[in-house]
Amino acid sequence: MRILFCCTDFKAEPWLAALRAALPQAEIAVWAPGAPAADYAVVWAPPQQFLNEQPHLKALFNLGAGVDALTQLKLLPQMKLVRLDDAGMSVQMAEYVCHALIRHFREFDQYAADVAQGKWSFRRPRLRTDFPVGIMGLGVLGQRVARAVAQFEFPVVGWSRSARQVEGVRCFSGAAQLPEFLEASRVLVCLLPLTDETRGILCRETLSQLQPGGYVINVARGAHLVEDDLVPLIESGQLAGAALDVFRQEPLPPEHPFWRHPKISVTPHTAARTLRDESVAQIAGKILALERGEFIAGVVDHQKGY
Ligand code: NDP
Ligand code: OXD
Repeated sequence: MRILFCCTDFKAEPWLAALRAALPQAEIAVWAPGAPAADYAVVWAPPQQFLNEQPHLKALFNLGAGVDALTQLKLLPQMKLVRLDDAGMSVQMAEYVCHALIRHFREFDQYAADVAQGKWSFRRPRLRTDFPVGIMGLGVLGQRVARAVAQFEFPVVGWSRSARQVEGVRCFSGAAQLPEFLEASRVLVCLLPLTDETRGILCRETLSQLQPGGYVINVARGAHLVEDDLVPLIESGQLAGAALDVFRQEPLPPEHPFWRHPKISVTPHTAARTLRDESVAQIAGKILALERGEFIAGVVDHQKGY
């Protein structure tokens, strides 16, 4: 069995070593143009040339949960794309979102500013019932985040494409129920895949439908947010602020206003990192399952785009 590794942004050596340890029977190499045909590939944002040269792969394993870097390429309909299915990311995402939510709700930035000035001052406690959290995307990550947020006793609402039932979450689905979902949310967490339907979904029109003092946590993809709409909504007081992990251009350019806005907090696309051991174990397990002719989870639906 021959496996190619074609991942921009990843240091190849440790991944090759881990893959070789998990699949000692396989021949595993870094892709270079003109490489002989392989059975499987492990990829992250590969070039179109890679797909053109390897049209007969049995499966391509994406080293992330979001496959938008792949779906923007010209893909053959028979190409089986497999995304990471949690692989240690959901608990990290739950940590990130709870941290951003609680930092905002408990006004910890304001406390830190007071403390920096030597001020011992209290703020009036706020009611968590006044901060319903709306989670866009009730998939692997969204459901884990919903569970974690509910543990802190915030009301939780969720929105997905198809109707879902998630314990402790008031669920909405489809475009028709989006307004009702937004009106029920004050803190909005985006955990949607980036598709033609979801690009630009965080915009003036939708964000204006949040409850007053809305707060945006975008941990999905930068292109979900219409960036130019955000600052005016914050400046007008409609939104209280935002915590952003993902951006249209990454790294975020030094001159970008988000860096310095006092009500926007920025992190460098780090909410849920790809973990090597968990990811390799999952991919190796799925390759072996495919070789046995078994069903595997996490296969991307080309029609839906995720
Ligand atoms: P899943 O595919 O498991 O879940 C996606 C969810 O979004 C599903 O509930 C799906 O609905 C819903 N959805 C998709 N399209 C629509 C739509 N048009 N309208 C309403 N709901 C929709 O994905 P994951 O939870 O694993 O990951 C989510 C995203 O998180 C990734 O695509 C990636 O972009 C991002 N991510 C970011 C990371 C970071 O570090 N910042 C790390 C990892 C992932 P349904 O249930 O009906 O299918
Ligand atoms: C992912 C990511 O999609 O890291 O996994 O953003």
